[in-house]
Amino acid sequence: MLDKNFQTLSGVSFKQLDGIEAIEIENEYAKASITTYGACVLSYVPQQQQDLLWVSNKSVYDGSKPVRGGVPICWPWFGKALSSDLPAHGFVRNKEWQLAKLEQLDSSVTRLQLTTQSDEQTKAMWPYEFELSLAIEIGRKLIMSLTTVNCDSDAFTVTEALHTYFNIGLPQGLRIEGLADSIHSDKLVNNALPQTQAGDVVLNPPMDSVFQNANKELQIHDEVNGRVIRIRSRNANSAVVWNPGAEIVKGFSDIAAQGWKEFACVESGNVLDDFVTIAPGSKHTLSVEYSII
Ligand code: TA6
Repeated sequence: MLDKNFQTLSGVSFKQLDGIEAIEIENEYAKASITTYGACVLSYVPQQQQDLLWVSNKSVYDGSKPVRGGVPICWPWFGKALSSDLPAHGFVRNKEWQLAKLEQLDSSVTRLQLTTQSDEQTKAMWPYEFELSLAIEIGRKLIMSLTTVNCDSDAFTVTEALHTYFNIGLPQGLRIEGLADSIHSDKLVNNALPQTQAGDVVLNPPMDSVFQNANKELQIHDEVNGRVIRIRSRNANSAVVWNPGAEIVKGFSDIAAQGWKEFACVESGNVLDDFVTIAPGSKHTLSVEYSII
């Protein structure tokens, strides 16, 4: 249960969504909704703008699986697990996090910190002691910082990503600027050799592509919604672009048949060879700043 002591902050309320809870934020810059289940930002609506994020209208809110959409946290691995009995994209998006801090910064930006840590269940899947925290700033921008602390006596290696679902007017032909010269691996082509990305990425679903050596600013040209979404990241060397298209979407019970036409995933993190090794007692922070320009 959320600690209701936080309720005293103006513009903050708590909402029960079927089996999970959400923190609703409203300040002079934006409105947002964050569920403690998976520490997933479900919505971020800057003033006079449409929601930056997309959530499927067939999402499940009973805590049995991650909400489909928003910004799921992929950690301590990205993609399929080595063992088929482990969840894809790690296990922290499938568990309840704790709300550790909720404060109004002097610029009336609302800042939250959610935390989770190793326990018997996580160690059965991944044998290391860790603390993970997600700092979220709701203001003119949406700023998210995922900090890993190695509390173990051994070093460990993670892959990670903010798996962000953007609310997009027309994904077909969507232009994504900033990935030129990165190393592109097409996950839809078996044994595809990595290629150097020439120029902007144009999304034509289905697409499931990893871009490595991708740490520049990205701009998503959401022309139908008349906006450009800017992504600035720190300590993220990979980007992933995903949209299932009309055929692959049929395999997702929590996305409507036409739902693929409403979003594009542009994910920031460290995946495949861009893994991060963290020494005992050390920490690593992946930060991403989202804004509409
Ligand atoms: O980031 C792209 C991807 O890895 C796709 O391959 C697809 O599986 C997508 O993530 C959604 O994964 P999920 O486990 O959330 O259904």
